[in-house]
Amino acid sequence: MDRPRRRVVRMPTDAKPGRVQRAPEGFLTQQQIAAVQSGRRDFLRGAFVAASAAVAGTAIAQPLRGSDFKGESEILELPEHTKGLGQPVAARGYGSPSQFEQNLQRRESPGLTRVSAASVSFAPLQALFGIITPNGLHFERHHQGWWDIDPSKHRLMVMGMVKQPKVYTMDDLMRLPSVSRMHFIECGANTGMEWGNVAVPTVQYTHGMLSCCEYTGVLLSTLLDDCGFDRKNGKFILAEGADGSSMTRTISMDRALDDVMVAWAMNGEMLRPENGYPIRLVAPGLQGVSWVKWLRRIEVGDQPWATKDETLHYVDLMPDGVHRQYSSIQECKSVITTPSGGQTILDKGFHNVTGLAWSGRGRIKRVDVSFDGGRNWRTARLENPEMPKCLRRFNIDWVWNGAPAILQSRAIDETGYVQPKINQLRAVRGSRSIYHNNAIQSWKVAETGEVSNVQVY
Ligand SMILES: Nc1nc2c(c(=O)[nH]1)N[C@H]1C(S)=C(S)[C@@H](COP(=O)(O)O)O[C@H]1N2
Ligand SMILES: [Mo]
Repeated sequence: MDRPRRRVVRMPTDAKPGRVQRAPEGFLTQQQIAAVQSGRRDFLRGAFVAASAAVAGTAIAQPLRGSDFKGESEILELPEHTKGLGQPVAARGYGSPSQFEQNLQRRESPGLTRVSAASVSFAPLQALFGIITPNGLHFERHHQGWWDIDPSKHRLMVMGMVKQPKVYTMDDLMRLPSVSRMHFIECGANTGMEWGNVAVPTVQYTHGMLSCCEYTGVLLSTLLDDCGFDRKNGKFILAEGADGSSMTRTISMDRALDDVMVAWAMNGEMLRPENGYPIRLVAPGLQGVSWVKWLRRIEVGDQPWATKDETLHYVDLMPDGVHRQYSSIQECKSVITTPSGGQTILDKGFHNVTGLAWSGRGRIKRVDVSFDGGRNWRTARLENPEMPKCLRRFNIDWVWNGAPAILQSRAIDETGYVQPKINQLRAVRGSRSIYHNNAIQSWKVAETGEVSNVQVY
C-alpha cells in the first residue's frame, strides 16, 4: 500500500522568523475608512523596481540556550490556570470562541452603503486557516433580509415538466440518500470594487464574499428522478427562494444533474438561518446568487426563465455595450491572505506567505507567487486534499529583506486556465463591470512593513 509521503518544510536557516501584526479586522483607522470613502488608490506602473540591495542582511538564528530563558516569566512562573480549577462544561452551552478572538467577525464594508435589509457581510479571510469557513464567520448576502424559518412548516415543491409533481417536508428530504461534499461559494460581485478606483483596505473587503464548507444534503438529481422529470425536453431548472426577494435562478439541466445539491447542513450542523435554514441550493462552481437560500420551489422547463436576477442583476456590461448574461461560473482565482492589506510586517526575515485558490471549473493545479509585482514567479506549496470546486490553501516561504515589495498570487486550474492580470481582464471586459472580477490581486509592502491594496499594470 502507498503510504502518504511526509513533506518536511524547513525554515531557511539563514533567516529568523519574522512577525506580522495580526489582521486589522474591526479596527480600521478613521484614515483608512476616509480613504475608501473618497475612492483613493495607489496605482503602480509596470516598471516597479524593488529598491533593495542596499538593505542590511537578516540576522542568523541562534539555537536557544538555557540562559536565554532568563526573564521569561510567562513560561518560568506558573500562571493561575495551571494551579486552579477550570470552568465547568455547562457554563458555555453552544461553544463560542475565545475572548481573545473577539475582533474576528464578519463585517460590512466601509466602501458600501447599506440599503435597508439588502446587505452584505464579509468573511475575515485574513484571520482564517486552512479552507473551512466556520459557520459564524460565513459571509452573508441578502437581497431582502434573512428569516429563521420553522422547519416543520417549510416545504419544497418540485414541479413543471415532471410526471409526478411533489411537495416535500423536511422529514421527507432528510430520509433520502444523502451526500456530504466540500465546496466554495463566492458571490459574483466579490472583488467588484477592484473594477473601479476604490481600494478597499483589507482582504476581508476585497475577497470576503467567499466561504467554503462541507455541505450535507440530497443531490438534486435524486429529487428530479423521484418526480420523473422529462429527460427529453427538460433542459433547465428554476430554483426559487422563500424570502421577499423572490430570488429565482435558472440552471441548465446538465449542471443540475451533475453536482447540485439541496442541502440542510453545513460543517456538521444544520444551516444557519442567515445561510438559508432549513434548506438551500448548493450549486458548486456557480456564482453565489444561484445558491438559492430558503429554497421553496424547483421547476423543470425547456428554456431559461430570464428572471430579474439573471437579466438585470449579475450581468456584465461589455465594452461594446452589450450585456453578457448567464456568465455564472466563477473562474479560477486566488488571493494572498497573509500578508495582506492593512497588516504590518514587523520584522525582516522569514515569513510564511499564505493564501487561497479556487476554480468553478474544477481542481486547482498550481499557484505561483510573485514578490516583485509579477516579474518573477515561484511555485507555492499546495495543501491537500485536492477537491473540485473547493478552496485550496497555498503556502510559500519568503525572506523579507526590508525593501518594498509587491506580492501577487496566480492560480492555474485543471483546465489549464491561468488567472489573468487586471489589465488582461480589462482588455476583454472593459471597465464597466461590477461582477466576475477574478484578476490577480496585488498587495504592496512598504519599507515600513505596511501592506496596502494596489493595482499593477
Ligand atoms: N432566497 C435567497 N437566496 C439567495 C440570496 C437571497 O437574497 N435570497 N442571495 C444570493 C446571493 S447574491 C449570494 S452571493 C448567496 C450568499 O449566500 P450566503 O448568504 O449563505 O453567503 O446567496 C444567494 N441566495
Ligand atoms: Mo451574490
